[in-house]
Amino acid sequence: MSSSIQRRLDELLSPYGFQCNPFRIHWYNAVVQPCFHLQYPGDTLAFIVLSTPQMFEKAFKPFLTIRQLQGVRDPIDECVAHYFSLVRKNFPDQRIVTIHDFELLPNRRPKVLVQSAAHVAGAAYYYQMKDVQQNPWGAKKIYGVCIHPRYGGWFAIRGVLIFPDVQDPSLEQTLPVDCVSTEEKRIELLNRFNFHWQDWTYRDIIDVEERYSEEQRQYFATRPAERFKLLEQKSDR
Ligand code: B12
Repeated sequence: MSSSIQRRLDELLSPYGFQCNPFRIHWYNAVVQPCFHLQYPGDTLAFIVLSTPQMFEKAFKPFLTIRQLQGVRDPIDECVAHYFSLVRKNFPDQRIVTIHDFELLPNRRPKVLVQSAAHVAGAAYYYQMKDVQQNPWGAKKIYGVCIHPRYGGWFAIRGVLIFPDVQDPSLEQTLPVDCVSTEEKRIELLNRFNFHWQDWTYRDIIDVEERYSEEQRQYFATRPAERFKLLEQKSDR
């Protein structure tokens, strides 16, 4: 069951530059604290959805031509929501719960920790402080970062798709590729992500197959409030 859903999801979303990897809810709940648990039976099928460098050209730019931006939400978030609704339309006989990376619970906690989900689904290794043996940071709070074996840090984790009516105890777990395997590199990665994230060098911690295009870089380098203006200027041309 899950392999046929995976196939249909791939056919639908990969042409738009999205990548989907399946996981069982139990794998996620086993690593996060109870306050972050997803309240579904352990064998429930879910997918983590990543945007690859191509999403900007293959999904976002075409989306801008068909949709008048509302101006209320981030245009990229609106675009991802559009493609999630396309998934729902293409699975009319399935109940699908979608959770975006930006969604919060009433207590302001994120509804889903997409990095942990990406790791347990085998999509991208989540490097955290505990992956480094000698701790050079003391009591400082150090944020973790996922690294994709093909795109390094040139991707984003957009959300999860949960199929509450599909239980798949036979789905086997794939471990993520440990592409930043030495202690020195892991320290360098966490330093770059925490203290120099604006220069984007954390994204190139490994050799990558593909990066964001010039236009995409310019878009993300622009302050969110200015991005609408940038898009308007582009559509004037
Ligand atoms: C809140 C938030 C922030 C906050 C706080 C960051 C934080 N990590 O807490 C701030 C504003 C600082 C921030 C900044 C940035 N962020 Co931010 N942020 C988030 C957000 C929305 C939630 C993160 C969160 O609250 N985590 C809560 C803590 C408690 O989770 P945790 O530390 O992972 O702890 C869990 C794990 O340790 C797990 N666990 C325990 N043991 C084990 C063992 C294993 C094996 C595993 C897998 C898990 C696991 O259990 C813990 C929970 O109980 C996520 C999207 C999302 N929904 O997940 C993006 C996200 C983490 N951010 C992201 C990015 C890129 C950034 C920025 C670079 C800015 C940007 N958007 O370009 C900066 C970089 C950080 C910096 N130097 O400031 C990306 C990271 C992508 C990646 N490759 O990993 C995410 C995933 C967004 C996305 N859509 O892709 N962010």
